[in-house]
Amino acid sequence: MRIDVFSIFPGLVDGFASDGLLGRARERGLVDLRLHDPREHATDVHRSVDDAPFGGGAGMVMRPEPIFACVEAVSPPRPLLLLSAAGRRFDQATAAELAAGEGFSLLCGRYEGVDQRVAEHLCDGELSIGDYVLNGGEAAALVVIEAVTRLVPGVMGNAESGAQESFGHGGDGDGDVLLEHPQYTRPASFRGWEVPEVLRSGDHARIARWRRAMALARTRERRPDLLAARGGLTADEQAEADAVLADLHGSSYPPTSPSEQSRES
Ligand code: JCQ
Repeated sequence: MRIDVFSIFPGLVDGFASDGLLGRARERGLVDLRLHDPREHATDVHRSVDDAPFGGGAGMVMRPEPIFACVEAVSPPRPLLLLSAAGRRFDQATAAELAAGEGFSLLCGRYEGVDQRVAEHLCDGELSIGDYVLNGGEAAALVVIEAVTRLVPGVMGNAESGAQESFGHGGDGDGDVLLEHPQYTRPASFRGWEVPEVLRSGDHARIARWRRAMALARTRERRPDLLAARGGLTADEQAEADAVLADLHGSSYPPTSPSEQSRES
């Protein structure tokens, strides 16, 4: 898969993407990540990539000429997506769509943003990774690159582990979306906190039921919005989740009134 990134801080992206599984995938040729710096296409003596906004106001805006020249010099894989808080929300389904293609490109803005003509006449869309403000698109681009490339066959060490995790379950992000069950490793007892007995029982059917019930219970507690999107829990799933929580918290769980939900109860 080829991914082209346009950024005035290419080293920021290249550094992160040179380590770990992504770095290994690049070395093995599974991911062809190419960095391009619009500053190299700035033609004035100061190599400027930004200018004051028309209409006045604080901050600077990225000029269109170096960005158009930089993109047109390489004809990068499409879609070319601008990282922006004003973009469509990036999620696991979008990651799977991008991973299913031959490649894509990302444009990282800086300062107060990029000239609107870049978004309208050069890019194919805009992506947001969430409702917060960043100083530039690079950190957002890295989130997108990592989420997409780990879905590319062969990138993960173990082909299984990508699909199993929260939001994975097949990888398209619109399947059975649940949070993961908790994980434990040795020691079985740490500072008096014990690993749940079921996980040490060796009873694989019982372990699988516990994990499924924990995933359901956790999702119901922490991300009810995910369950609403799949039409809630079935009666059987409710019962499984209640049983595992009763086991964890005592038979009075789940609490029946809000006052019982406090830490002190
Ligand atoms: C992405 N959530 C927040 C920062 C300018 C397009 O111009 C700019 C882009 C950024 C980076 O994007 C975000 C973002 N998802 O801030 C400044």
